[in-house]
Amino acid sequence: SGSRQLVLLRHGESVWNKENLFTGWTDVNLSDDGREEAREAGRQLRERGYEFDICYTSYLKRAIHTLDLVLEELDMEWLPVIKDWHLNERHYGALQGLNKAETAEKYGEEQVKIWRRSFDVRPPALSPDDGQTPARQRPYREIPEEELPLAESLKDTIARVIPYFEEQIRPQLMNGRRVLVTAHGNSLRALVMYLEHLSEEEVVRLNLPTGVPLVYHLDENLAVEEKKYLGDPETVAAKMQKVANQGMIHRS
Ligand code: DG2
Repeated sequence: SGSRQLVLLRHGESVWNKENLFTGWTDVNLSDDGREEAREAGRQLRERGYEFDICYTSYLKRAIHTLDLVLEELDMEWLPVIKDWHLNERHYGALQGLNKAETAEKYGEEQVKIWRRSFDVRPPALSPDDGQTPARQRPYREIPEEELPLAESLKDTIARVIPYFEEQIRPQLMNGRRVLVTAHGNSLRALVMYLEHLSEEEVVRLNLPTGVPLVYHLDENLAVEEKKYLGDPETVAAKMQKVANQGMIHRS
């Protein structure tokens, strides 16, 4: 058959996910729970007999470590891995490092939802002379400064993720290679929106769970034939709801 296999995986819980901080391009580690989620994702794939030919991940260690743990569980550490900054998380600008619930207390839940989930509203930008700017970080030292973001909307994220997918990943799928992509909540929302032709309204409601493989079977034109999350449906739904609730004010 023409069926082509693409698996998308958001990294396991990071230490900043655990503390409920806006992360973006901040390069934080997985939490202990996040490492276990990544191993569990690997076991889910192994038990169901999944195999891959090539893997893609971002320049951020939470995604890279997740992929390493998955490959260890699969006993496929030998697989080629391509790292590229185009798969990085959406740049969260000046929100990076702020607590999501405290930001909702200060600016309102509605504003935080707009910053987190609207299609084309950018969060407040980093100042170009902020020490956090990508241009000042070693991984991006060879990228022309004008290509590097100071804040991104989902639309901006799509404008770098989708050309990368079309130029690099699509040809692999067309050649019949089975592809695994480990990346981030919003860089993967960009890919899901594209693959499933979601509207700007539909993508607002899309919250990707940490550490749950999302399996696509695509036809020869890369239209979606089948889509499924691996794992217990109630656990997956609870994880999605948890992500949605991260922008709510904590009421005790
Ligand atoms: C989260 C997503 O990114 O945040 O940047 O804070 O997937 O790398 O942990 P990830 C961040 P939300 O858009 O869900 O708030």
